[in-house]
Amino acid sequence: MIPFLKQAAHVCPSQKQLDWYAMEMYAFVHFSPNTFTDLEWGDGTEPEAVFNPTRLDCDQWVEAIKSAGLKGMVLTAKHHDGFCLWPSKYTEHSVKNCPVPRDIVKEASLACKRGGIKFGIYLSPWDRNSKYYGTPEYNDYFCNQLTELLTQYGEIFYVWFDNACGEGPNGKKQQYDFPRYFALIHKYQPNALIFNDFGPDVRWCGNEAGIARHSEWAVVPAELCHYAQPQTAAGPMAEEGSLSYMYSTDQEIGSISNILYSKGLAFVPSEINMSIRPGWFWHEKEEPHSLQRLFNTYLTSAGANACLHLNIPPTREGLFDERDVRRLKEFGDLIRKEFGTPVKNHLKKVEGCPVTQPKYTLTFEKPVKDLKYVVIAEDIAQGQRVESFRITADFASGGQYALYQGTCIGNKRICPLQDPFAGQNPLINDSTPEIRQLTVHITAARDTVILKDIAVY
Ligand code: FUL
Repeated sequence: MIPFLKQAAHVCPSQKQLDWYAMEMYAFVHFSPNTFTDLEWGDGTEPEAVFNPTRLDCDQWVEAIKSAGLKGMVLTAKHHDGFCLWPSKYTEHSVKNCPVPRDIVKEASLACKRGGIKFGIYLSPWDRNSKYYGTPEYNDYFCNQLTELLTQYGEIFYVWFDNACGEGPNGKKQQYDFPRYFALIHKYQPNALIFNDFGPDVRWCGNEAGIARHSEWAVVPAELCHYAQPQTAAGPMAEEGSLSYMYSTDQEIGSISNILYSKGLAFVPSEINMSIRPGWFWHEKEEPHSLQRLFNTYLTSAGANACLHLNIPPTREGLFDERDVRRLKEFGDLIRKEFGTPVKNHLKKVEGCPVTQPKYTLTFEKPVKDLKYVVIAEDIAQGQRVESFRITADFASGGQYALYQGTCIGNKRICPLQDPFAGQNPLINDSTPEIRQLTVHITAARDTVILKDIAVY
């Protein structure tokens, strides 16, 4: 059993997955006839004329995205209604037949380039407009469209596939040929990551509410991420069908109890996707979520071994709503404020601890009172290994106090010691004595622990 855990500890990310982790957050942009018809799912019968963004300005989107610290944008080039935001050769249901026939994919990709952020695409396989949908020809149609997007708009960092599969205009459902779609991406944009519920490069966290698992492992059973390449042999308990129940909405995916039964492990980190508003598309009556909700989501996404994919829907004018623009700026400002300057300390590894249970002390130059976060990072390039850890405080006046206990670390674990919105806190508050030193104790790991950083804010 133990050798298998060691194998699990050595399942490693690709370079593009490492680059993705470094982004931490990127934007989703949902824009289609739904914006004008006040729907979330158009049925594909909407006349092209309804799509009429009179003040479209993708530079305004990019500026707002950057103010939040998001490092890229993924545009819904085609949503379930089949309407294309670019003048595809293969359909009339696109911007080319709109009152203002502009190539929005092009404008968005160029705005990202000018603004120095990455550009990606969402292309919905479910197409409620195409007459081919539900027949083998549809996969050709889809590949033709995907090829247009992969070859005409510069570098694409991300291709986001939705698994939604409903009926098309002829009442039939479609068998999606994902391996064929993936092969096109590998051919034309080898550096692009592919998102799908089940991998290969990034997987879905299982909800659209911004809620991360308490243990968000990037090393997961190949049964779940069947589009990813397994990097290990089967676990010691694996039998045919052992994990057939497993689904992306399960609470436990990469924990030991699961991986022992898997037929092989793959590295597929999780994306937390949510919209800044209740809907994915813009609706006049909706308001952006509170700053508190967004910030907490940051802590439990980028701060919990995942990335945050935050949707901001343009209005009917083709601009981000001013309310969202303000919220994005507040969000970015708060992250910059909370994680701007680390508290100086002397970091030392305690001698003589087992390699899977190391201890680190962080001694402050002067005793401190107002600690807010401890941020721990594993060297994820060498695999995800830590199973559990605890943080304790040594008070200047003597005595010790348990501050935090956690499970996974991975790329980055933000351990909040206070709630920035709650004021007083049961762990650290006005009556907490001054802290002389923190101890970070890894209490279990799958193999030798390799941390990259421990920072205190
Ligand atoms: C879902 C879609 O059905 C929603 O409309 C939205 O695009 C979301 C990101 O993915 O599966």
